[in-house]
Parts: sequence; C-alpha cells; structure tokens
Amino acid sequence: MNITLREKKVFFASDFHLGAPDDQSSKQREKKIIRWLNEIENEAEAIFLVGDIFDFWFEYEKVVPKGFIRFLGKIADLREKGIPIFFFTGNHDLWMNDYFTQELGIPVFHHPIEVVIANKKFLVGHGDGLGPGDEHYKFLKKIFTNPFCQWLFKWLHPDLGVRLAHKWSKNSRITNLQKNENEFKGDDEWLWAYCKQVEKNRHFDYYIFGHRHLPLDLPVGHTARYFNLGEWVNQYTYGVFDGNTFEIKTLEP
Ligand SMILES: [Mn+2]
Repeated sequence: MNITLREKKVFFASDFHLGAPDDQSSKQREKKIIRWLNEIENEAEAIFLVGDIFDFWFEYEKVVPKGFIRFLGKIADLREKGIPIFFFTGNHDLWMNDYFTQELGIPVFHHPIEVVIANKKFLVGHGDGLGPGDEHYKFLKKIFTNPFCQWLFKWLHPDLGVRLAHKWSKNSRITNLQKNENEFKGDDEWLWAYCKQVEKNRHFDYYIFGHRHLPLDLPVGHTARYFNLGEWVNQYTYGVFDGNTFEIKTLEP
C-alpha cells in the first residue's frame, strides 16, 4: 500500500476497547473518539485503527453485536467523505470478518502490513503474539483462531456467546491496572524486541503497534523507531505522521 500526502496527515489509534468495562464508561469514551474524529477529519489523508477497537466483536452470518452506533455512523460518514480507513484486528476483536469491508469499504487486516507513506516505510499492526514470550496468549490465540472452535462458538445463541465473551474479557489487562503493565519494562518490552529482530533483516523507518496500552517512542537500530499508540480507556493517545515526523499526541480534554 502506498499513501501520498497532499498537505495532509495520517492518523493512527488503537485499543479503544469499546464496550468495556461497562456501557456507561464506553459511551463516554465513544463520544471522545467521535470528537477526535471530528477534529482530525479535515486534515486526515487516511486513518489507521490498529486493533482492539472493540472489547469484543463477533460476526455471525446475519448478526453483529449491538452498540457502537455513533462510532459506526461516524466512520461511515468519513468513508463517504472519501477518507480511507484501515482496520486491524486485535486480540479482543480478532473475529472481525468482512462486514466492515462490505458495509463501509474498510479493509480489515489480521496481520501487520507494510505501508509506504510519503516515501517512508512503515510496519503497522496490532502486535499481539509477536516477539518473544507471551506463551499463555499465543496458546489462547491458537484456540481463538481455530476454525472448529469458531464454528462451535458461532452456533451458541448470541445472547449466551456474547455474555460469555464479556465475562472472559473482564480479566483483560485494560481494566486491571494493578497488573503492573503500565510501566516501561526496558529490554523486556517484547514488541520492541520484535522490531529489533525484524530490523536486522529488513529496514522500516517506523514500527507502529498497539496492544501494549503504553504510549512509547523508542529507537530501533540507528535509523528506525518503534511507536506504541497507547490506549483510550485511560490515556486517549494517538499517532500522527505529517510526512516528516511521527508523533504521539494526547486528545485535549
Ligand atoms: Mn488492547
């Protein structure tokens, strides 16, 4: 994919976790997201939504989860105004299928992709399951992505399936700040380790990931950088690239 900037910018955000931890706080967050989209729409050449946008998402053959109407309406509006939007699945919404593509013309990527923006090379993805460690999740991901397990889940009544999924998701990191995940871990930052590993064989100017829930700006080798986009439950951070610089910004209160 190649994006040319015509005096505009490319925006990146991840980990909205819409739906978590409860309806009320999710609705407030949804309003913030829409305010952000309203603020950037005139200067956005493209928008990348890099995974865990929904705390849970599943596409049945004829049914999708309730809620998020204002957010969905806003991205439909942006698409109609001609702004390209790219979705990535995260570990919470990896069951996205072709609904967004069919309904909104939004491609959905399940793996990191290479993008060239204003002649700079980007590797963009959610980041789950990459790099060393995280064995517990890597095992779970095998179950979550197993076609037979997905087939079984699909035939559970959605009221039951979605309830189960929400219960499961309550254990997730984003609503459990006591898990000591929001401190920089130095050499144990496994997505950083992953970037360094990739950079040994292939050069990217920018590595852009979510998943970590901690905004980061770190060097990779001599000329590359790894940015983590943070999250929107507590911090409201996003990335913006103007053709020369990539910056992590925070939504103004
Ligand atoms: Mn997340």
